[in-house]
Amino acid sequence: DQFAQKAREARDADRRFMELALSLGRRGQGRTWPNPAVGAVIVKDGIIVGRGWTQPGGRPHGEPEALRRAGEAARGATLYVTLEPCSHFGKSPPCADAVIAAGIKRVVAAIEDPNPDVAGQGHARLRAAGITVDVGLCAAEAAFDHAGHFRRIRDQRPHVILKLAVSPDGKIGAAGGKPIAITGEAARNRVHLLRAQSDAILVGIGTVLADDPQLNCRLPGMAARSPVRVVLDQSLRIPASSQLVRSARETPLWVIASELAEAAAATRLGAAGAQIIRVPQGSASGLDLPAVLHALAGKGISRLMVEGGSRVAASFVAADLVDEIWLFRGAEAVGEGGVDALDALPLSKITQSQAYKVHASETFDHDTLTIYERA
Ligand code: AOF
Ligand code: ZN
Repeated sequence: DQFAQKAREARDADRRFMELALSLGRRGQGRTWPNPAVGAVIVKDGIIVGRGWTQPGGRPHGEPEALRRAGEAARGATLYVTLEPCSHFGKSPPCADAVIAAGIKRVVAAIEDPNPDVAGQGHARLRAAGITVDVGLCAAEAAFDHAGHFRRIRDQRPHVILKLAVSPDGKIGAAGGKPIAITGEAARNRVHLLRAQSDAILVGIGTVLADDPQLNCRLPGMAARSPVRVVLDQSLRIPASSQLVRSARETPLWVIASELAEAAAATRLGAAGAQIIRVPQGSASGLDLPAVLHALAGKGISRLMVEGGSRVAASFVAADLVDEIWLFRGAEAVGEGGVDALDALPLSKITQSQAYKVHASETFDHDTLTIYERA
């Protein structure tokens, strides 16, 4: 009947506006750390009167941005927001208070903020002011987008995204560790976009010595979106002549070393613009990974992309520290002697695991991408 039809239309409209808020929020991904990338849309009488998202560095928050654009039109309007508006006096005043002051009548929030300073108090504050608050629309999508914030708040470590590009025969490099192109240009551009959407990107010293990578975002016009580059380098072997060290003044370079690494090497790298982070030695085979992640989270990193090599990838998988996997598959086999994607671990450790489920799939020319998330 007519009543049910109206209710359905209203629900569909809510979903459309929340999906828009989610996509606005994603614009900030990779550059709002230590804060989450929140999107906000203000709608009055079915018309969008304001849009906003968390700004680089994490402030201003998303809601004041949308409110500023809406101006007087916010009075009596509905706010769609991808995370509970904050209620605490942090580095910015509470968004909940700004929402109340602007005269917003209804707030639709995707998910509650797990930050103990907020944790439901934002919604409570809005309700106490007489605002209708609906929580939970597109909650799964919001949880996926805010995975870094949730992980960092709850477990004091970043959300870890492992990116792998493997040939049909499961290799990531040719014999002798020689780097080869596994995927084509379109897939590579997608990787650069993922770099831009990550707070930091991590590789092992082996990869630095073998490939001398830049680990930046090389999409046109997006150089400023390069993530912090992180190298696991327990005894500080990274060469001063490497591209990473030479660009350390333009794009941050954090070198993670053991507490035992030589002070002189640390001083030298520091003078070149790199930051040295010391963590305890783990097992014989390397640095203590949980300590590494804890240190990165402590510096504000919430979305960490791990790009290799195979030993680093394998150690993250073995320690169950991988939350999301971007598995690119190229079209051409590498053949005998190639480097296995996960070192001694079979790729089925991911693809056949009950611990992961497929989140999405995409195709790029001859290459495919499967994104896995924790089941
Ligand atoms: C929002 N909207 O866009 C974001 C929020 O240090 P502050 O004052 O900037 O507060 C940071 C906290 O605020 C952060 O940990 C998270 O709980 C929340 N982030 N909240 O209402 C936003 N980015
Ligand atoms: Zn806020």
